[in-house]
Amino acid sequence: MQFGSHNLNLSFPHVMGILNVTPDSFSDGGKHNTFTSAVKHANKMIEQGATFIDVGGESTRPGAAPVSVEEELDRVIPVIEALRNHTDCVISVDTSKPQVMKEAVSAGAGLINDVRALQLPGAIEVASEVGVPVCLMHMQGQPDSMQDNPLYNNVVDEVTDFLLGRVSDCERAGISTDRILLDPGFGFGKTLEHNYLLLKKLPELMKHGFPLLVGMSRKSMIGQLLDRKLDERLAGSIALATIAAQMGAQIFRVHDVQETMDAVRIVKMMREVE
Ligand code: 7PJ
Repeated sequence: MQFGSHNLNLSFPHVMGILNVTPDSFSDGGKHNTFTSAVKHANKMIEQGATFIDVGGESTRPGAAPVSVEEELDRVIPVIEALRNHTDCVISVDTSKPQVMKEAVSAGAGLINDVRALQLPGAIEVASEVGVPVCLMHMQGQPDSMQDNPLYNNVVDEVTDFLLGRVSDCERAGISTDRILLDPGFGFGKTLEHNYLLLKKLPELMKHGFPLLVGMSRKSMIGQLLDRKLDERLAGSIALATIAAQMGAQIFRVHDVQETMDAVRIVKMMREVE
């Protein structure tokens, strides 16, 4: 798949390092320091094997407050420019806002990662126009309330139907299927059981031929099951990535790049050894 200037073979697993540029993500606050820390952290993740860096300026964690377009642009665009100039990776922009998508791609982003699957007004048109691949994610509800009482008759069918429906909408808007990635959206309007059932049935979602991106790193599907705080979820995150890699998922959105690379390389070796 062609991501801006990078052509990637998605038949083996890739790791996407998470780079949050929300104000509280870097210890010292100030702007210069934010860029320096962001580039430094991105370079570390690239050295550890990340092929993608996912830059996000809107927190979509459960309960998070909305962010204005201007605020989000101010957060992500300078960091994307700095990454384009000082690193070699596919820059992914984690946003739902069409204006942010447009400016991020102009600044060097090669992938649009949208937890709202291009449903905000104008997003699908902008994604079509800028021409980079898109990751369509499933979410039930909105971040501020999605974990209140998530309900499904059949979570696997409903997530699949939603994503395939968005694929059709994308095709109608001129986004060809060869630049679409799908993501079941672990933790986005899902109970513990919904998350594990989706993981178990990942092969069903994969049957439709789209590369899958999965994000389970440090999420509550680990914390809740194992009673682990955020900084105690590494082993759980690696277990989940290993399972998803074994099932054939292609891109892993994670905080802990080196450890995830070790796990996916072991899965790759197991697949290739004769
Ligand atoms: C995801 C994401 C995910 C994609 C976040 C967190 C929440 N994008 N952005 N998939 N999660 N595509 O990392 O805890 O699962 S933010």
